[in-house]
Amino acid sequence: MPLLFFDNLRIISYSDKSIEISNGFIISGANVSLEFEQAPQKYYRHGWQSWSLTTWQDVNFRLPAQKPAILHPLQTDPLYVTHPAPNGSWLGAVEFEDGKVLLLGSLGLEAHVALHGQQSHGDAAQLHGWYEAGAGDWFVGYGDEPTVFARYAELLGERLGSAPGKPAPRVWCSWYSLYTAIEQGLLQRVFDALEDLPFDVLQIDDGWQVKVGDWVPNEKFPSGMQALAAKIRASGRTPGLWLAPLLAVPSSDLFHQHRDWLLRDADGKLVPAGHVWGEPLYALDTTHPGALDWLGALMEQVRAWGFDYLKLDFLYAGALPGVRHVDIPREAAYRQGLQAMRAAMGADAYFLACGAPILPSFGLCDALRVGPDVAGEWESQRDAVLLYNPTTPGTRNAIRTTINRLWLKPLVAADPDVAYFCSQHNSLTAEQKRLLQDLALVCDFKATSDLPQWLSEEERRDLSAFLGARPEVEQSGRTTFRLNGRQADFSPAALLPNTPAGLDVLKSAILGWLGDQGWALKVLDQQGKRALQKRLRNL
Ligand code: 9PG
Repeated sequence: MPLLFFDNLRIISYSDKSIEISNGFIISGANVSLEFEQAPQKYYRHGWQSWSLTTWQDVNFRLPAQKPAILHPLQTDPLYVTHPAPNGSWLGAVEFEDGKVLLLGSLGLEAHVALHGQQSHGDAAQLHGWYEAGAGDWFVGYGDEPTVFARYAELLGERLGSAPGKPAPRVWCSWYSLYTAIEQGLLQRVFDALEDLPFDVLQIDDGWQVKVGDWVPNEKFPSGMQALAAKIRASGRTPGLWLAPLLAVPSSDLFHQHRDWLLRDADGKLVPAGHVWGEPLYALDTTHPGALDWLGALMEQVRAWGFDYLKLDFLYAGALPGVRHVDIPREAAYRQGLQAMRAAMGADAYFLACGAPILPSFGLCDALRVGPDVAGEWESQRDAVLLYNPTTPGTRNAIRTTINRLWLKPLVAADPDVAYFCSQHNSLTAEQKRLLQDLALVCDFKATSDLPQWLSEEERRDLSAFLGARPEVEQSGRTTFRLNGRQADFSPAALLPNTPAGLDVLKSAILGWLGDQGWALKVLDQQGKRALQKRLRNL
């Protein structure tokens, strides 16, 4: 059994090949284990897709399965959501008492890492990595966290590709103010009121389409999407559009007309892809030639309408476990779908991947959302605390995962989601808003959904200054930065809430049960829509 040595750390590797490279080793195998005698203090858990929890945690902390279960396919890798040990997708790392970090990270797809060994029982700890299908290579690195993660990122770029480094545009996005209540006239009024604010892209989010799956404009866009894109273009900006091309809801024509394109399990049942908009979600099988052609034609269509910035969302659906038309591993299948869409949209389109599995998206998109959705509140008591769901929309959840994913920046533009400036319809404190703005500056990816109609004069000035700013960014600690010398400390977002205790255990169980009921989700969806209409009445 070959041994690897890093300073005073002895590693037993069960694979049969190891190559020493600068700052680490490459080993290969379907199953690898790194055993170490020093006791690790913290574990780095890396989430599967954009929204999935990514954080440093105490090695002894056992993350409860987040609720509700109906959302697992849409928020986590559903295969591992109940895995008992600390675990994560493709990579895992531990930190020792002296601050040194040991990382085990796959250089291929469909891989997972877990931390084994009961620290409290004095067992030697082990980082265990495995490939779901076949064998592959792994990077093993030890040393300072930034050096180790940078080396891993470099190797991933060599194997999977990286983004061409187009400068990230400054985006106005319709989602976090108007949600699905967008319509042609309202959007036009908002766009006009932006006046000279320096946005590069005006991006129309969810709400323009007839159905998720039927990508034609609905009755709220009577002039069609081409006309709206032309108006945006005439104002000197780039038109952007949201789509969830790998999903179909049961009320869509796509779902009924192409049942053979839908992802199924070994029993022939449709694979659940989550539940949104009061309906269950299903996924396209991206190995089906018919589906691939359709995806290509869809991308050509939206480019022909005039949209050059595409936010493709809920992309995880293409990589869910299932039985496919062509029997290839799930992330390879996803990558094939993404390749077809990229080829059809052209290299000149700006492609933001959202809700996307991380490693399989490298080299194919320009930008990647690296955290869950923000919201006008810091942390939802119901979702983040009682349901213990770190993926749910909320500013604290978004900052936590994003701040732990900044090592991805050399590979792809890291989208931290929008920042807020206005105090209307928003319960974030000035400091919390500032933190989100600073995160955008650290990521160098700036977006907002704030309605110019809701901004005070001062807030509008702040937004304008933010869009023009490119401060010198220096990292001073894991979650602390200096922006032009000014301190930005993201640590208030980094901790996880305490797990429910006492009476909250009961509340959590009841809420979790309710959250799994389709009817309850439908009621919530309708309530949300009514509240939104009320909010937008005077616009
Ligand atoms: C549009 C939105 C926005 C947003 C995306 C994505 O139910 N859910 O758990 C859930 C998670 C994320 C989500 C929507 C629902 O947001 O991240 O920017 O485009 O879709 O629907």
